[in-house]
Amino acid sequence: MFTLTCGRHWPSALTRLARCYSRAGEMAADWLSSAEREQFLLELKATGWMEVEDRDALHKELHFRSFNQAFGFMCRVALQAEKMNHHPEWFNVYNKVQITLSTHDCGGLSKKDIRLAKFIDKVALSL
Ligand code: H2B
Repeated sequence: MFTLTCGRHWPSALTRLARCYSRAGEMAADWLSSAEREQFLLELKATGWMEVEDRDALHKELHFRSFNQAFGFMCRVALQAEKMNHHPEWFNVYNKVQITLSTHDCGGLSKKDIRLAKFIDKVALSL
């Protein structure tokens, strides 16, 4: 009997590539090569981002001094998300914000997630 084992990031890179390239050109421009993926994940893990176990996504929990500061942070990220047309999955309790990033249109990480993660780090660092 033939059993197909999927790697940690299902859908496979090939499936993600097919999904990304199957959309308009701008999605193709957001595709992450293996080398870019490795480099960017290294950089983001250094600032506290983690790969999610059961899907191709990034996760980070941020702690702020107060709810006001946390909500102000979320407002700035929300405006950037709208500008990019790329939105986080997030959860806020008082001064904590949990963020998960993935590109739903291609079922995994793309350059948009990297760009938004780096923006999030920049804003958090400025507070
Ligand atoms: N956000 C994220 N994280 N992934 C997407 O694929 C996505 C998005 N697609 N925001 C956008 C909106 C799409 O649904 C709209 C129709 O452009």
